Amino acid sequence: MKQASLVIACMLLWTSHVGAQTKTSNSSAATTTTPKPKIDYEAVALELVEHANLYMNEHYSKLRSIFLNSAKKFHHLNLPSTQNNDIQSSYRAFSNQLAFNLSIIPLAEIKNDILRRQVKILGKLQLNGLEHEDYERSMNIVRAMLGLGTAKNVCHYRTGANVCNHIAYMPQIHDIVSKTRILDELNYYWTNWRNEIGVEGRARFVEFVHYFRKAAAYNGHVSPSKTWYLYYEEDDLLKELEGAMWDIMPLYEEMHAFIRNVLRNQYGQNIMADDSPIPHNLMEQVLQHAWKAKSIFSPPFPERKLPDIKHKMDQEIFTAKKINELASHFFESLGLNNFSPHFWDTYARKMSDEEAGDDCKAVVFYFPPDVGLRYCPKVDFKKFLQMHGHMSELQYNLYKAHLPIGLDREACPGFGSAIGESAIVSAGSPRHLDRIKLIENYTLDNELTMNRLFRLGVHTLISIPMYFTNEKFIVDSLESRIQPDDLNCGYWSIQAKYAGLAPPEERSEDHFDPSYSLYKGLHPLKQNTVKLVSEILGYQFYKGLCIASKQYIPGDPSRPLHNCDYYEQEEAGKILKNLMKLGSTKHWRDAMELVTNERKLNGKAIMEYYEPLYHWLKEKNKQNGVQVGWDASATNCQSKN
Ligand SMILES: *[C@@H]1O[C@H](CO)[C@@H](O)[C@H](O)[C@H]1NC(C)=O
Ligand SMILES: *[C@@H]1O[C@H](CO)[C@@H](O)[C@H](O)[C@H]1NC(C)=O
Ligand SMILES: CC(=O)N[C@H]1CO[C@H](CO)[C@@H](O)[C@@H]1O
Repeated sequence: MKQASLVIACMLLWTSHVGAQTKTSNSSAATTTTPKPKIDYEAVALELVEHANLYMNEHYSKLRSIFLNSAKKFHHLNLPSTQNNDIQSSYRAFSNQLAFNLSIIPLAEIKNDILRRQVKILGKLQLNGLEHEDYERSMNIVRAMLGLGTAKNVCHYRTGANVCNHIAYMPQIHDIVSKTRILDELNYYWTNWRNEIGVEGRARFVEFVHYFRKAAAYNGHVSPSKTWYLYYEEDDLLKELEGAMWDIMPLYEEMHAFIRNVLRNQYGQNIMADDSPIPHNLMEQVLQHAWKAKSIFSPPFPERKLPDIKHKMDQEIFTAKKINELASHFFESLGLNNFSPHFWDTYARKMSDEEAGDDCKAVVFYFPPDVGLRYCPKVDFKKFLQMHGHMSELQYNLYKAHLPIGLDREACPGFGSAIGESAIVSAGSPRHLDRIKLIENYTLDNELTMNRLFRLGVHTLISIPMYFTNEKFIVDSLESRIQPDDLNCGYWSIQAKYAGLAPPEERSEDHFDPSYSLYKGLHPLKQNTVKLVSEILGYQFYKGLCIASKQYIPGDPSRPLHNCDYYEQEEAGKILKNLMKLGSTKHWRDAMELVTNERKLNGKAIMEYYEPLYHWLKEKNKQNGVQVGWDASATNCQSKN
């Protein structure tokens, strides 16, 4: 409580100071008003930041020693969680205090560019800017929402009438609905999971909005979305993201129409009209099948098989170490940092099998001047690709490690993943796989190209609208553009308009139907925005690096964008190095411009990448006599008003 009133006092101070400034900036008035006692804000800021540097050095050395100690003791990294929790909560208290101390410093008073940017970045926070108790409550809400996915609350579809064997959405239901072809079972799980969690989900979401608005108020933001987009330094990023959605819409509509036809053939013509939105659960299944061998859809040329890379990896007795080598070599070939044997011996640790679990994810550590890596023991094509993303993050961490506190961050959240995405697309191109001999004598004819682009396209083109509709729902709720008594139908209006999706049965405000991905996207460390930005920006980076290294030559059929590999291209490496060295010293638009010559997120690179697929889908839909587009008013949700 004490802190809250202090914060408010300081906000007043801050506001009145701004007021004073605008007054005195009128040239004639400035000389006549009585001069205020002059505070040397620059000196105050400098001292705070220097003090903060000392704290961070200590913080990082604690993290480093935990990494090294536990790695020694357990041979793998098993963070002693209490010790780690202490460090994290001390760090939170520190960054909160620092933001509070810096927030009263008027930016205009700081002449040094670097210092001004530090004050700007470190002076505002999101949920972690709340006072302790509110912060704890808001994090409990976030945890409770994640718990909605793991609570065992739905009876198994296949148990007898009087028996209820409870299962959770993650992982059981998620797994079952990706496999079953029984429409009734798909509908059963979709409806029952939502009916179980809807009331709590809605309540938690409303509470989340409340706390987020409170955090925005601490920042002096009248529009809460300004705090949601805090690190983008952009008030209306949603508009830009929407623009990217419209860029890819012609392609998405063709894909949507194609999939609707496949689904009507699979589950019956009566499940939806030929011009209506697709039931949400069926589209979810399609997304899950993007890379599955036995998917609900066939690739464009079913008789032509893409090469079996896993088989090749098994033949060559691939190890996790070999994957690491290939991925680090990808970046070394561009002229970026070499990872020394010392790094691999000291700072890279393989997870044990039990620690790794089924869907193991590697983790990158940052404790400058060093970086660390825990990696998965599993060996497959997905891990191979993902490791390129992790290596990219390690490289980024190394290049920005020398920057002062607050500026040694990625240019904006998702920026680092976007660089990683671009490396993954390059490393997964047939040209690259051929060069590193993971596929042999593979001729990239049109049919195989189409099969590959189709699978990749299903994934990309369904994911982007999914993240975008989540994003729009969150931001519109924060901004009260969707009212609390219209949340569910508001959600379905967005789904219908942008994604052409509808609930599989009629819904109302008695329900609350967002999918689990929305709840996950509210976690401060895994914000939905990050996924969306990195998907879109990743393709923009890829195109930029391909053009710079002349591996993509627009108009030249021998150098299409979808088969560009910038491996060994020092031109691309130079750009990446310059980009990574910037950290967040510059606005992300300035940073992205280095690679893309553009200052805005857009979907043009995606359209270029999938151009052959777009033409194929258009042709195919015409041949099949399939309607394209949907009736966006068919939300299948009964609004109260
Ligand atoms: C914030 O300011 C207070 C009061 O001057 C000081 O005691 C504290 O150390 C400062 N903390 C940080 C992190 O700047
Ligand atoms: C690939 O082609 C080369 C030469 O054309 C041949 O020696 C080799 O056996 C082929 N490999 C496979 C796997 O077909
Ligand atoms: C009286 C006067 O000069 N007002 C000006 C003060 O400065 C603002 C912004 O610089 C102007 O818009 C006012 O006209």
